[in-house]
Amino acid sequence: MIPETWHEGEVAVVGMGRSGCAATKFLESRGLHVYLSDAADSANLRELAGRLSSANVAIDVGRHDLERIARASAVIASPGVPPDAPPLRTAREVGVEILAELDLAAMFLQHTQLIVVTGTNGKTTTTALLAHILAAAGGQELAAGNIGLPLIEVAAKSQPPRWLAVEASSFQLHDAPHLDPAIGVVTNLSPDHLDRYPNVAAYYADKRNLFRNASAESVWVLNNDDRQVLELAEGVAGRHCHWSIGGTADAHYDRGTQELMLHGSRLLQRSDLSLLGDHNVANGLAAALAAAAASVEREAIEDGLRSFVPLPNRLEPIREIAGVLWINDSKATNVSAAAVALEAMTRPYVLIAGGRPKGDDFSQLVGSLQSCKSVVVYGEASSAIVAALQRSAMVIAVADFADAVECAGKKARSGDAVLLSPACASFDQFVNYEQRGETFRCLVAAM
Ligand code: UMA
Repeated sequence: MIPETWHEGEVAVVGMGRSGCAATKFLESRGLHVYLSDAADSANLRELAGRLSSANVAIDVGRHDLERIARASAVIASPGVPPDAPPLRTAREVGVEILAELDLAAMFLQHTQLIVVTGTNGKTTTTALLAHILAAAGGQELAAGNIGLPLIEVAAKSQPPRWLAVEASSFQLHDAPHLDPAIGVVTNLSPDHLDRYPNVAAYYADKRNLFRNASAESVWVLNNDDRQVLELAEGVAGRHCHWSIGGTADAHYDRGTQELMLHGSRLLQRSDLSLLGDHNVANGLAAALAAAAASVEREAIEDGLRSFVPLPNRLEPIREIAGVLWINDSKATNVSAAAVALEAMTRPYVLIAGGRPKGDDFSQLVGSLQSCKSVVVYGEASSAIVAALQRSAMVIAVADFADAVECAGKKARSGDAVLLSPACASFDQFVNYEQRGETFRCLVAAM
């Protein structure tokens, strides 16, 4: 399975996050020599390096030895390392093959049918729903990829599952020539990650890599309400299935009867889903349609949808205090995700937004602010959000996150919600969006 040439020298793994460490362990266990490196330097990384280094694993923390990477037999890239970062640019210039960690895993998961979910928003929930449905059908509840568990950790298992739900980000699809999903799902497309991509077309081009190995046997599960998705999949080989919350399709939402329909008959009542918002009805339909394509029985699909509980940080109701419902949507790291959350609000609400801007246009939120009482902004994006929204809503700027939570609490009245849906990355004040959500949960718990 391992290409012969990889045994001749060493394989360079770039980035010491979850993906890089898991890929290193996997390659070492297959008898390969590995050079693992990370540009950053911290006590954590040094401690990690101490644990991972061995006779077959050499590690550099705080630098990438570019000459060594140029001599490698292959390079395994972590998703967070941009393609133009020096180690990947160097490898490309000298013609060393670069594979995403996801792709390395795909090479070894020959007996697992992958259901790969991509798109701008909703992919984590859809992937988790699918994993839950597959478990309801008798499988193990397992989801991998961008959702958190590196796919290579599944490839390392002695008995990988027969079917697996995988969330793939555009970063992971960039260098993934071996990825060949049995079923691929595209939730929706809108501009994102413009801090990494030169333009939207480049971002969509990475998403299109999902279809790279499309064949007549492939099944593509597509959002019929999203023109960009349909354009992306146009002309791609395989069976195309569609879902819609606005019209009829292979899976659709009947607004009149408030039922989720699958292949023309009722699957379940919308109120049976514990997820908030129309976008989650769409996620449910996407997961149901993909599961049906994987021959999961209707009963298991229905059970799975019914018993699924919302994931942390995604429109996660935390607690009601004095009639105010606090909702954690820290995962909304871009404007389109935040807009979806605003549209899902069924009560008047105070919005907390801010953090590090990703190049999005905040004025796109204006149309979704109807029931918003005020917007509390914080962090590096404050002035940009104030400028974009101040003519449409009362906007209050505060210094940091804790101030924003306190201020929102003062503005909300019984019957309202406070919604954290930042529309920005978290990195100005947090390690990641999970830490931002956890901080929010703790601040609310302490009220
Ligand atoms: N690094 C270098 N050189 C560089 C740039 C970065 O060495 O030039 C190093 C950093 O110092 C850091 C390491 O690379 O130590 C980080 O690698 P990583 O960001 O790929 O982190 P992982 O822990 O491997 O996490 C990745 C995904 N991260 C990103 O895509 C940014 C995780 O998605 C994913 O869960 C995990 O693999 C397992 O598959 C997170 C994410 O934020 C949730 N994804 C983005 C999103 O959802 O918007 C795409």
